[in-house]
Amino acid sequence: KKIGVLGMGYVGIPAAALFADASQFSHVYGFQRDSPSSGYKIAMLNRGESPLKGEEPGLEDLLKKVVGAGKFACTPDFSKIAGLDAVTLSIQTPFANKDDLIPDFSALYEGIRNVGKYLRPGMLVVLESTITPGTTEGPARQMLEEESGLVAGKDFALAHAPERVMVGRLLRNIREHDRILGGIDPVSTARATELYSPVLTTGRVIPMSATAAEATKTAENTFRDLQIAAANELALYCEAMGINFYDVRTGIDSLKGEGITRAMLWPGAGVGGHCLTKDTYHLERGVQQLGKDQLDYPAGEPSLFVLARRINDFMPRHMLRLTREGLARVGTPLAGARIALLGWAFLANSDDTRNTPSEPYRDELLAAGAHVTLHDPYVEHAPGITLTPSIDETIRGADAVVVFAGHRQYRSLDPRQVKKLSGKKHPVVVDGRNLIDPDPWIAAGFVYKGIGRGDK
Ligand code: SAJ
Repeated sequence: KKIGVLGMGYVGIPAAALFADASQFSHVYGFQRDSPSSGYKIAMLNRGESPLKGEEPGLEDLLKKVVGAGKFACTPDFSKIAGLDAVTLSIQTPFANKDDLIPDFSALYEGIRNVGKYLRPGMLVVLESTITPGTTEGPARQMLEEESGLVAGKDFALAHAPERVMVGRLLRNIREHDRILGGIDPVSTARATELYSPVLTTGRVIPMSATAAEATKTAENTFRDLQIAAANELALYCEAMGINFYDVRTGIDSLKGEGITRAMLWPGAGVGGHCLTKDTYHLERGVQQLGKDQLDYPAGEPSLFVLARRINDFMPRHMLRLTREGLARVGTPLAGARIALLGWAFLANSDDTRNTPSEPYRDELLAAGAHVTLHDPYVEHAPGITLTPSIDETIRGADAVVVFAGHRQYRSLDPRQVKKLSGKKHPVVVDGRNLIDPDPWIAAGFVYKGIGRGDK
């Protein structure tokens, strides 16, 4: 069997390499548009080199192996789709911009039309991209049928196989994660199972309908976002009530002893990344498009999930309030204050900055007339600000030091050293990730503020 993978990104490349390494498949094409921005990937991949940034254990060895064995090749020639048994599409579906919550499906739809143009009877088409529930059965099916003149389910199989891979462990996740496979009909689900089983080691296949598969993927992240929002809201309550959120969380967790589980997550300076910040809106659009007026819901109430998004997006504003309050305690207005911002990545110990909550916080500081210095051990560039390579230089002369990313390096900051660098009698420290123990900092003369720390 011969396979094609459209979209040579952090999902498509490891998937293509694993398909190529399986004995069940004789050849795999990686399809990549020869566009100015991404055409360079074609030559790299055909040399067995990975164009992905960051370490991916085992990926380059695997690419060199399958390229060397002549089992994998990357090409911009979409007509080669015509001779294949199956094609998968892992093309990104970003949101055009943060405000209008309409995803940009243009790249994915272009890929689907390219497949439709060269679709032949008997082929299987699998969508791996994160898509709004209803997309596979709806627009994708229609475009494939329009372009090919074939009938989905009758002439070709069609399924959705959402990916749940984490950068840094792509190959392992594809092999080991259970794989949801949602066909437009049982035959399509069976065909998708045939395609993915050879690359799964401990991962099991979880069959369901295409729309259920789309809903599962978006709901998984929506639910996680909701859990984080619950922790954020409770933390805000604890601050207002003058109590320590982390004591309450420990108390809730202690229920586990009674065989009760409470999966309380962690409050923080905000939620970033490209999954949790958008999958809720995919799910909401799915309900709107498919649910039409079927949805029974408390009249006039906003969706709990969208409210969760709003609470998580509020946290950088709360960090600004904590900063302002801390500075007010020492009579320093925010305007003109020097703020050392620690962390630009959206995730602890990561270089990923997509939708980082540090950005809205930084923007509000500048709008308030504060002076910002930025440090992040994993990030080289940030829009509109130059990172200061040395943490000491970042902190030097600061009125407030604000921890935004949970990078492990920040756990070992020495309050006396930081105070000396700040040169202030009572500098402010704001902990957005519950990273530091307040007492040594307060003992060193800091004004301490922390998410959920109503007791300090
Ligand atoms: N965050 C909190 N509190 C928490 C957990 C996370 O504030 O308790 C914040 C993080 O600081 C970050 C954001 O939420 O800003 C997202 O964190 P994340 O751990 O969810 O990391 P992501 O965005 O990379 O999520 C991915 C997702 N994986 C895929 O979509 C394939 C998600 O489904 C996984 O649950 C998550 O990784 C994971 O568990 O690592």
